[in-house]
Amino acid sequence: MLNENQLKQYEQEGYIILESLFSAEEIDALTKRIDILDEASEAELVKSGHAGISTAKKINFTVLLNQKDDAIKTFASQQKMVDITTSLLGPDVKLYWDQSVYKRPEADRDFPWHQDNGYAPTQPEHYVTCWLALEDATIENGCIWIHPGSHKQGFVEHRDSDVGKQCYFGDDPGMAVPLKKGSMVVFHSLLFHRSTPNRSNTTRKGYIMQYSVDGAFNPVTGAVYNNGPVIALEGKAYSNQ
Ligand SMILES: O=C(O)CCC(=O)C(=O)O
Repeated sequence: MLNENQLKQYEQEGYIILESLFSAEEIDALTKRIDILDEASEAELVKSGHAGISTAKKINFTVLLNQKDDAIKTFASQQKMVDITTSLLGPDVKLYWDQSVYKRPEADRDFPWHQDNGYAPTQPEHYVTCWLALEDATIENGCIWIHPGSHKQGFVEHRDSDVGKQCYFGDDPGMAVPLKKGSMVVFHSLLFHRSTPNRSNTTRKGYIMQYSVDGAFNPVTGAVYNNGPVIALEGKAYSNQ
């Protein structure tokens, strides 16, 4: 479970960093499976060049991996994720969304400042984003940057651009969050974040797992989000599905 200091930091700053949460072996096994799905979706992407916020040979978002591979679903439902998310969300937690983000060496633009809530409305508004480094994420290869404490501003209007939604246009560069392979940053869905260009010669690989309280819904349509499994019920791991 998260300790008091971590909970306080999440409340005040909107994020916590969990160093070496997973071993290199665990990450290698996960990455092997995600690579297969990334490769397949990248092959589709190169046919059109562009799909949503993915751009061929630059940045590829492969979504809902838990629905495509049971081992990935099991990874996202494991006890460590139950402990982290129930500490932040309470006893009943669902995987709200998951995706890999592979940023290629040719990626020459920021993925712009946004709040994850900018992409879809949720009720309750707060959910938790876990960005897991599948390789070392560095300033050179395009790690995440955050504005600590920005979640306190509440939801901020986003403008559309061809590379993604954007909610901050100022010149405060924020704080870089370099992560070693197997480390994870956990942040509030209202926290401003971006990632910078990949200026290295290898692909920067991240896996994002997002969790909400069970029953979270889209307040516009009324539909309950159902993109992933319930991972905790009454504070205990739940995998009977
Ligand atoms: O991994 C990245 O480069 C950015 C991903 C991100 O911010 C998101 O998917 O919300």
